[in-house]
Amino acid sequence: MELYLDLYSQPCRSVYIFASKNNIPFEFKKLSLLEGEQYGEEFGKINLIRKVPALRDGDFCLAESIAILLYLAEKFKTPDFWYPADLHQRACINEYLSWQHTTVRLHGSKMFWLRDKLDSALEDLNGSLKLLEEKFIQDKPFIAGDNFSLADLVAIVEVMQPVGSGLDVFEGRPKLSAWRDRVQAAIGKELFDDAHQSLLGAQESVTLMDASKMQFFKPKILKLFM
Ligand SMILES: N[C@@H](CCC(=O)N[C@@H](CS)C(=O)NCC(=O)O)C(=O)O
Repeated sequence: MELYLDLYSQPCRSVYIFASKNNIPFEFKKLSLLEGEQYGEEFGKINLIRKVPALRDGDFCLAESIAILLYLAEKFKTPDFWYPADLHQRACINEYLSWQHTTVRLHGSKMFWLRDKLDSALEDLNGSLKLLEEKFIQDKPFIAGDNFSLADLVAIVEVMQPVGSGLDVFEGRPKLSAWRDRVQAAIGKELFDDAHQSLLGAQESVTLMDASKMQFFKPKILKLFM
């Protein structure tokens, strides 16, 4: 099985951590978004949407991180806590997985790319983080209750995205920080750091990146957020 990933991307990091943590055998196919490799002919055969993450399992190709996570969970029968059979716990996880696309994920990316439009990006991000704390985490250890799940995995990689732009989103947020510590411990520090290594060194690489590389990526990103 092949996973096409660029670890700058939040949805790629959740798929990478999930597959690694569950010892799912896969070939890491590095695809550099900043080099425009998503537009290559070969990748078009894997994912016509031309986004990562993408999966190829024999003749079967799949896009969309949440679909990939659920496919892997079902195919490899990962431990129940990731995506519990319990109706209500599963519903809470589905609720977060449905909500995150247009909130924590989008607002975290905005902070990462639009440092020049900080005020409005920061306002959106603060609103999403407040909801993450008040609606999803509440006073529970994890989003679905007592146990770590797919919802926490998807949430932590999203919350980390603005950290890649130098913003300490945990400062002044003790509830979010305590949740982060529990989630990091559940993933394991080594794997967590491995998945976030390129993101946390990203500011430097993005600043140093020459204009020809950014031509592939930044205009699309900016259009998305305007
Ligand atoms: N909803 C998709 C989003 C995937 C996505 O937007 N991937 C971005 C990286 S974070 C990408 O590949 N962008 C390439 C492009 O837009 O050219 C998922 O959850 O997998």
